[in-house]
Amino acid sequence: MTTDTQTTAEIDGFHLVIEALKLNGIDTIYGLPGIPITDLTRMAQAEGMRMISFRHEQNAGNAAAIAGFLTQKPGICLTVSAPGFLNGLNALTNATTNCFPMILISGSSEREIVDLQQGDYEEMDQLAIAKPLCKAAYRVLHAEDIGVGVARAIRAAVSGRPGGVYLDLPAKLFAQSMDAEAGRKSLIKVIDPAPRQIPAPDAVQRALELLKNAKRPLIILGKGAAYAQADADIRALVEKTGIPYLPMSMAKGLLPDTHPQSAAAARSYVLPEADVVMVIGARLNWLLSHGKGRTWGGKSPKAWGGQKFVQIDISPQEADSNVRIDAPVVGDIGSCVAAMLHGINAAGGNWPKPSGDWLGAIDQRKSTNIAKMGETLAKNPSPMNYHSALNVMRDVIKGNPDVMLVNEGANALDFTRSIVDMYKPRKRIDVGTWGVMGIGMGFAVAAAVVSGGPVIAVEGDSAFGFSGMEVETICRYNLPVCVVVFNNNGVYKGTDVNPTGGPDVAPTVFVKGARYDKMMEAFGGVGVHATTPAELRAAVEEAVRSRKPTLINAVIDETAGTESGRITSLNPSAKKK
Ligand code: OXT
Ligand code: ADP
Ligand code: MG
Repeated sequence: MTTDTQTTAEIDGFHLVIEALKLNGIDTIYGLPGIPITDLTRMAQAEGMRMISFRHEQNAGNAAAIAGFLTQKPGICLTVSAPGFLNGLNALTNATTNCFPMILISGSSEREIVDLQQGDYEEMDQLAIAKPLCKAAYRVLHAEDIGVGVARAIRAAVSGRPGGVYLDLPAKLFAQSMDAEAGRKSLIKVIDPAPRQIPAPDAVQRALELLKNAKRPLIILGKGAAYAQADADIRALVEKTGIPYLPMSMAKGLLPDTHPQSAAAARSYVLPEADVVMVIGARLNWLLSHGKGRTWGGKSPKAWGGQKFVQIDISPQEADSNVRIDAPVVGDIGSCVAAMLHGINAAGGNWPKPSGDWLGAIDQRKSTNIAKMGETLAKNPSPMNYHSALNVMRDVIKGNPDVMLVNEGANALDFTRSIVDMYKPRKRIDVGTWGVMGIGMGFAVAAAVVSGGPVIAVEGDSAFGFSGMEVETICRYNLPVCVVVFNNNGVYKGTDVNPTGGPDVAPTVFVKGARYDKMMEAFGGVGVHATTPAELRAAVEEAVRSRKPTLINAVIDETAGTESGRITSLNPSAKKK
């Protein structure tokens, strides 16, 4: 559709922003309208962009962030000034922490008034606030700079280590007009926004030597490896070397979790026992116990376990962040893995496979753990527990490997991660580096928008509450999202009591027997109350088949969870003991 401003010789700031995004292949905006960006949302839609309007900016921001992860193009979140900006900022910061490319575009108030602090409508120095919390932040004051501003934001978001970028667009900018031809000429189509970064040959050689001489090698695949979309080469590297691998949560499915070389079911055995560990697109942060301490066989909580590390990462500063990296390979994962493969292929049949002792010991641990899990999954207690409910989800994903799985909670997260096998890359998206609650519905919306296929969100009842109002968004856009709320009446458990005997319930406890399914029904979606695995199975299968917005209130034994799921030990009182 063409609007007035485009048929005259003038073009305004609104249309320059839209055209700059479209020129760079960006076709979707996740946001929430209001002063000064309401018209921008209308015009974007009129110009053929998909405008997904949310109920809270944090959820729009999370949607943009995960769209960035899934597509390698920056996801766009659009917010109003001050409060809307701050709501979106949470997601922008989380995106930066997780290395997801995203641009938060926010309208802002009048610069002259903001800078003199004269009390403008929604006054805030947004650029200054955003700057320390994201990868880069820019402000555009003149229409003729919109092209440069958008181009810089795109490059900053996707090049090198991806991250969140803030783009500040003051209200006055949108109404500025300029000559249409000059305006369009000022726009920039970014050439090669995420240039390949080829690793140095000697760095690759050093890494290959270390691996070749390893007795008990291990590969760890992180979400950077999933992001890189170098799936075939990563699989070839793993299979040609024969090295067992551990997938981090969002790298599950990069190779199918049922792959014989997966050591996921022997995690606590392989980490301390490995002698050379090649980390591909993962940081040695808290999720990997900082690469040291007892998890890695260290003699004390901070002691080095003796492993040598190869680290493949695009960020040259990542190496040595926690332990010594003996062979850093700096570059984009696609190029690094291709270079490693080249070296391995050059060795022909001489590339040594890991010893039978090492592989045999891992297989033994795996079989024991898998058998143990099989026994637990086979039980059918009443009420359902995490295992009996997740046994259903495991089968559904196995039967529908293209379904996107969103996951958040504590027990609802940790049990899902270890029980539900993933079969394809980038199908599992979750709480990420911060373990943040609230990504659920934003991620689910974007997963449905980006993939065009069904999405299942396994949500703790607390986790769901952070973004639950977006079930209206899911219904409004008729998205094929099935939310399964694991309802155990609270955070971790529903059984805590107020020690004073007073009328307030314990801080971790919710309304007992709540019916989250009614929320979905309120907006025209399908609500199901499931109290048995059979009811749950029927409802999830029907949701995937029908593609109707669905919320299943899955009743879980309120005594079944543990404090903080698998990370109980991070609570200060556990540390004190
Ligand atoms: O080797 P061992 O024997 O150890 O066994 C391991 C594997 O070998 C084995 N395994 C298998 N066995 C058999 N077969 C297969 N296939 C298999 N695969 C694995 O299983 C075990 C476990 O394997 P895993 O998971 O790989 O290993 P492990 O040791 O757990 O790994 C360590 C970690 C650290 C990598 C892993 O635990 C991990 O990724 N953890 C992430 C944890 C996380 O991020 N948690 C979320 C945060 S918790 C907390 O902060 C919450 N809050 C506070 C809050 C937050 N977060 N955000 C905001 C904005 N505000 C507040 C809140 C409010 S959680 C929460 C809500 C909770 O309540 P809900 O109602 O939502 O949820 P419920 O708990 O359900 O009630
Ligand atoms: P996980 O949580 O799965 O362990 P992290 O988020 O900690 O993963 O680590 C991801 C790592 O991947 C980051 O250090 C980031 O720099 C790196 N990374 C992201 N994209 C690429 C890429 N295309 N090439 C190389 N490294 C990348
Ligand atoms: Mg719960």
